[in-house]
Amino acid sequence: MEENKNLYSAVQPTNSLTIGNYLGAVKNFVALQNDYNCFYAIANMHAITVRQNPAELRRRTLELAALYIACGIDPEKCVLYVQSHVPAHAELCWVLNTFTYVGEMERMTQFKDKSRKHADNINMGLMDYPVLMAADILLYQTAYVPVGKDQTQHVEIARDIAQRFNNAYSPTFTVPECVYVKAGAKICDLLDPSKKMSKSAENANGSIFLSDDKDTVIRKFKRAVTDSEAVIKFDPENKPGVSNLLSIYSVFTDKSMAEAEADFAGKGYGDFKLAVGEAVADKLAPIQCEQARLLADKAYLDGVLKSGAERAAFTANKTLSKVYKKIGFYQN
Ligand code: AQP
Repeated sequence: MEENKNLYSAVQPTNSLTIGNYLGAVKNFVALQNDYNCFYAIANMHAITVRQNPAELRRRTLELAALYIACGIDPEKCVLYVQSHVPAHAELCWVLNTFTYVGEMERMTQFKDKSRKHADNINMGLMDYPVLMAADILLYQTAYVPVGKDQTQHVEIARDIAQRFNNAYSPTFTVPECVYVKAGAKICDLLDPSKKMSKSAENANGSIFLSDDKDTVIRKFKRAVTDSEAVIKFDPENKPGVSNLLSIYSVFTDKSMAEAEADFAGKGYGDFKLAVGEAVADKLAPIQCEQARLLADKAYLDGVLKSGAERAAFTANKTLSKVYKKIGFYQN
């Protein structure tokens, strides 16, 4: 049998992306596009589980499309589309809800975190987020899901739901697996390295956004939390701040951790933080430039998203129709 090479991942257009989203996800999407059948979505349906400003959500959707392409995703090779343009996501989510237990959803770490952060709006969508994500993945008979470590629990539940459905009827869904980058699968907040770097962090100084200019990047790295030892070595347990900066530096410069450490042997934290900031800012500048160029050509971006949605819907509808048949929905 032919090897299944379908791959799915998505990013929410919730804010400007951080270097965490870039290193944990998007950079890897680019690397994988030559070897897999890639479906990359802009997850606007996930985004509304937290209240969004409508005009901003629309703008950020197009910005994310441009950013994907500016980072190196080729829309000819990959299926690049907006989640809400393919109704099968919502339709399969409804069916999968009936194969998911409330207790499982209540235990999800992201649900608990986001419920704390948005205590005034603990809506059903927030709780149902992992089921929609399972629908996203399973619609494309996905074998591989490249994500950051924070999404592991959600992919696990997608696997459970797929297996539950397959056991209840007959093999219908491919059971997906996570793929992580070797370095950068969890980039931490610069001000609190015990937390992951996040686009919607309360303090924006802990996150480096892909849209940050060079001065902002350098200023944020200068303020990054380190420790009092003045030794630059990779030791995530005892030196989380320094290790996070070393990870960022090594991935942005394509150097091994040993090479990254060697670059700073005998140097102080001031020089170290400046070098990390410069390495990051130098890589971001051409991406920002290309994103701006693409955003000036709305007709091109609209064309990419329209064709992407058609190609995505073709595959998604095949799976949905199989599911409807198995569960007994009358089709004429
Ligand atoms: N800090 C991180 N390190 C490595 N990977 C990360 N990802 C997120 N943060 C890090 C990965 O980025 C992809 C897209 O994430 P998302 O848009 O679905 O949202 P998220 O995981 O909820 O990320 P954020 O930045 O924290 O967004 P908000 O604040 O809006 O909720 C995923 O593959 C994720 O693993």
